[in-house]
Amino acid sequence: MPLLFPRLARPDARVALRVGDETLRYDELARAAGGHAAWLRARGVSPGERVGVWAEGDLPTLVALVGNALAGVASVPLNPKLGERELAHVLDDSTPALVLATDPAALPPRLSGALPIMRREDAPIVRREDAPPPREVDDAPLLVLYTSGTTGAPKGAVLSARSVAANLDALAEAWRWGADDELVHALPLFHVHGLVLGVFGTLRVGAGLTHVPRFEPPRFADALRQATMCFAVPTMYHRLADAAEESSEVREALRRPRLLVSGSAALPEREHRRIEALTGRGVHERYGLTETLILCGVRADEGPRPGEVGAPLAGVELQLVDETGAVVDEPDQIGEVWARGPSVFSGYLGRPEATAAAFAADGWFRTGDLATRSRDGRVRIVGRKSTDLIKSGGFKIGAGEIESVLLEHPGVAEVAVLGVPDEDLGERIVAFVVPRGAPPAPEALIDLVAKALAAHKRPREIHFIDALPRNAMGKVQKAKLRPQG
Ligand code: MCA
Ligand code: AMP
Repeated sequence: MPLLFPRLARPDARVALRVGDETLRYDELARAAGGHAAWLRARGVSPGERVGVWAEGDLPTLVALVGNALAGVASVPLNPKLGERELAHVLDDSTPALVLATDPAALPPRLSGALPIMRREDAPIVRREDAPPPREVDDAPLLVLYTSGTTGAPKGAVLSARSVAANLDALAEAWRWGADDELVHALPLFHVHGLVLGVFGTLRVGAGLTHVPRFEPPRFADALRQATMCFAVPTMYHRLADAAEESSEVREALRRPRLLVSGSAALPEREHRRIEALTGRGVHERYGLTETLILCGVRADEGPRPGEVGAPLAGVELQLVDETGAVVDEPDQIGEVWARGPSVFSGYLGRPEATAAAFAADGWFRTGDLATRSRDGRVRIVGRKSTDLIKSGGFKIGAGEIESVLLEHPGVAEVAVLGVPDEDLGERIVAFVVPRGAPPAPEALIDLVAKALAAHKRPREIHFIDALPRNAMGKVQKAKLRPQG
């Protein structure tokens, strides 16, 4: 069986990972990740078990994620900005055998038993120096990634090594991603974009990655000077374009990579044109979901195509389906994207019903996204079926999660949460609140959500209204809610 990360099995001195001014070559990473895997075994963690990783953007955390993969345990990456309730939910739901963090002392009380990942200052980032176990492209879970839906708490999408490898190989082919490439990204390490594509993608093709732990345009631009590829979400491209308008250095840096890739949300055509005008470089879009990995992408050799996410990747089957369940075959007619292929996940952890509900007959995964397709197969994402799913800054957020938290505040009688268009975030989370008695302070409601769920799920605005608009059946009509002024 082929290996998941072939270059780690015959490692050399090529730099694999760079964070700040620390680097790890492939031979160093192989020993460190091998040592991590041996340490896990010595602690009695067996292949197939789950291990939580407090996903800070540092080199030791990257070693732990790679070491887990080699050891055959499934990583459950934890967003370090999770609020109490969501963290408790993820831990209760995924029941990790242990949780690892670079600095366990800094963790919330719930994680008081977390174990330290070996740090750079303690040793050359290794617990022991062992040959890395040969992790194969098998069907065992590689990752459990938590993702929001229209209702309820986030669910853990289980992704196997085979799904991940199939997707990375298709992307490598579409983008001509190879060992000579140097990727830069500043994406969080607890989602598909930053971890699967950014980290595992780099290691699978034997290339280099510079991870910028915190996105700030000037610092990001510094890293871009050595890059051949850049991955970012639209909010980051928007902020880079703003910075490039002010600074010729940022403008120059954005010209360096041969490929600027955007995904996780739609990159508005306005931003495409702005970046092209500033740098002479266009942006290649790709589209996917946590559950399916990347489905479509504009290929490196076909040039950017603003407004399009390209054709399905190799191995991906895609169809558009209308409300009656009929397949749409007229070009430019809108339908929901249904997908099938080797990259599609094996299900939500411990939730057979939710898993079954996500698929239609014959194994088609229903994405909830609305799209059109041209005669030559190029896909355009035009919207989403549900107003209860919000994409803000590239993060997926369920309106229902936020509504349930806000309803617990004694000053909230009723609430409706939605995403409204936002130049920077794509969508901005807005809560319409019918107060009970005197309206509470908006900041108190915003903090409540940030502390219970996650900072990126907090409403950016609270609007107090007298009543929610409802139809004759009593259902809230979110489309009628728009912020005033
Ligand atoms: C502010 N903060 C608060 C509060 N207000 N914290 C607690 N309580 C509050 N009331 C803090 C935050 O914790 C954070 O802290 C800081 O303020 C800024 O937070 P925020 O405003 O949310 O960040 P931002 O500047 O708007 O972030 C923009 C961003 C970010 C960097 C673009 O949205 C981002 O990283 N997006 C990437 C999402 C992504 O990777 N999605 C991939 C999903 P501090 O200052 O400490 O940071 S995978 C996927 O979608 C599919 C498969 C695909 O296609 O890729
Ligand atoms: P997530 O659940 O975070 O994996 O987000 C998946 C969702 O992100 C998809 O269902 C789409 O709505 C959205 N998405 C990802 N990439 C794109 C893109 N290039 N254009 C439009 N929407 C996108």
